[in-house]
Amino acid sequence: MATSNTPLVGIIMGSDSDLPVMQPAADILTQFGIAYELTVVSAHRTPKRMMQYAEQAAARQLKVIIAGAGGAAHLPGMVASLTPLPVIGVPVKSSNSIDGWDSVLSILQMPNGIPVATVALNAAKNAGILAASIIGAFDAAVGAKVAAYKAALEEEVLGKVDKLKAGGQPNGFDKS
Ligand code: RP5
Repeated sequence: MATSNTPLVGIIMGSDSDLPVMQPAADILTQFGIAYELTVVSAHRTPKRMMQYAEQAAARQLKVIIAGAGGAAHLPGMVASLTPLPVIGVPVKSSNSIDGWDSVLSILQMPNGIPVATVALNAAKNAGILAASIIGAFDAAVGAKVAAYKAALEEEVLGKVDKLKAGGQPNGFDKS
């Protein structure tokens, strides 16, 4: 039986060197009040751990997995092949990346049947928001928090529109 402290999102990464990039996923989940767990699972260096993690995730009540990796980034796709849970992939520009495209394409170009929801390079915050959106589709309280977050973004941008206008920038669109 899941409690409010039972992690709903599993954040995994290929190395602790990915943590500075992946931390924003944890931070935004905290902001939404969603319990998460965070650990290192390497597809290449700990393949048996990766298999165990992915195969046990659903039974442990996780609802979404966020997987970040750099370079030859096989972790998200391999985990997705081993679990029925949605997997969000975060391409990480790391020490063994050429320019980041290697990680992006490794995670993005999945074969038919095994999707990974891939966010932009280093975009762990968006991975956290997407995980919250998935959970929010079934949990009204979380869904309301995601909606409020997006409404706040809209307010912020409209404030910038007003500021530009007040600063004298020509704007025929926002007449009033
Ligand atoms: C990948 O190799 C990890 O996800 C990390 O981005 C990269 C480098 O790992 P370290 O050599 O820093 O442990 O598997």
